[in-house]
Amino acid sequence: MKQPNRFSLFQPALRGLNIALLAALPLFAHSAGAAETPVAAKASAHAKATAAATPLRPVSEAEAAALAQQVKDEVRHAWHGYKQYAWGHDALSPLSKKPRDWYEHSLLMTPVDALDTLMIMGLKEEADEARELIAQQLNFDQDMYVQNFEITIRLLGGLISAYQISGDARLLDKAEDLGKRLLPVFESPTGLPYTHVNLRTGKVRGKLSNPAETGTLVLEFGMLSRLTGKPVYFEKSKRALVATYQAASPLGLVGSTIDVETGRWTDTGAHIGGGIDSYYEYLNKCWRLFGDMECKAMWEHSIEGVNKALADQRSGGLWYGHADMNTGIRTKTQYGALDAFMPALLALGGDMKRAKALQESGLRMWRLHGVEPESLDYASMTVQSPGYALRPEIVESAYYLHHYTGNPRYRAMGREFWQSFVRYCRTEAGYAALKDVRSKEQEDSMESFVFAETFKYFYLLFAPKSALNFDGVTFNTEAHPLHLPAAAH
Ligand code: DMJ
Repeated sequence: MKQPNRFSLFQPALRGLNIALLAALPLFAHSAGAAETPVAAKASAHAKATAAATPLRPVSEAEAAALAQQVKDEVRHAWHGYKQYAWGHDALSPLSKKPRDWYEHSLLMTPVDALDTLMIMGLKEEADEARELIAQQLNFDQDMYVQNFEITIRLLGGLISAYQISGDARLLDKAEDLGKRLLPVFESPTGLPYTHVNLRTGKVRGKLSNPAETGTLVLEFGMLSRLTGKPVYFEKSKRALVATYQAASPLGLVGSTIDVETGRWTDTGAHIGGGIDSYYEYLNKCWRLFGDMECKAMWEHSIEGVNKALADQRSGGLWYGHADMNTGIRTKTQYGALDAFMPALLALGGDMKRAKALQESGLRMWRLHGVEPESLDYASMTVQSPGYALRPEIVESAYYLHHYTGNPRYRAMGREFWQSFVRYCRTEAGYAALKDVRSKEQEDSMESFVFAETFKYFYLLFAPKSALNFDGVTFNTEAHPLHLPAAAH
């Protein structure tokens, strides 16, 4: 897909507005997790049915601007919590107010994931301090095994995106150092990557992987090739994506677990949720970002199979469930917070009809308990996995749909998501995941993707389009916007 010649990536579009709407806006009353009496259960079922049908009040431009400002204020709040209690560490535990590191040494997950968001929002002071911390302290020369997928989407993607926005060459140097250290993962007999690599020794481990981990690397590694002039990164990551596709069934469906040494599936369960999701996303986006026609062909074949075997018209709406990758036979009627990226991907692929229908199902899922659960049985409309990890996907989809349709309905959805996000997840030091969306009990976790994705998509949904040139960028799966350098046009 062609990129524009003149690229205006972002403008700190909203300054000076500070309207506190949170307390004033109405929210639904939600049932708690405790056992209900039959009368209460009936009343609660009625309340849920009413809530599900409640119309969305339009968001005016002035209200959208105020909401965008609120998002910025809340980013500042969470960033300051990280700064006060977890500075230099991977993440803040928002209830205990303690730092948390993924491995023996911090890799600055939160600052790297947050940096482009801070810049896009025009939070200059915070962005500058994050950038200096990264430049001074981020050191990949560590004798420890890391998970290639997470490190690629969060750190490699975050560093490259922040480099493209700031022009700070130190960030590109870090990205290249990291890219080199990750490369050994691709040295399997099939070209499918091992899951873990030791950053210092280059030793690898983890031969049982999944399509998300084997097929969600080409945007980040490919951009590294474009920026450094070294093709090896693109070649290896593209080969891994193609090898994943070649292992798919004739329907174009992939399973849940694959052995990277043999290329054989050890679990043939197909779906669009966690462990598979971003493989389909990168088939499309590899075409969008690099204009790669092989990726286009793989995407078109795969999405056809996904729509044929996984899409499920049930419970009065469109859902995407689970099926066996070879037979296409339905195995589960399960949809959840991670699957909710699919309306965005469908919209990107031009299928607005399914995108809109699926986002309506996402809204129903959210309204069941006022915050979406990790997973839901959409046949019985009951919660299967009750947590909420502060995930961004449903907001991402609202943003894409608003971009493509201009329909204020999607901002109104976003306002509803935002209000409950703040109401239930805000803490003194930041934002906390929920253990159970029915009781709203909080959990001591604030993943770095809250800064990279959740806040960013909320902001972009409410901010004017000029805040970021949607058509000039491709978001990696962690919401880091990437674009081809001008010389590549
Ligand atoms: C993020 O790390 C990425 O979006 C990934 O593709 C899926 N999970 C989280 C957010 O929920």
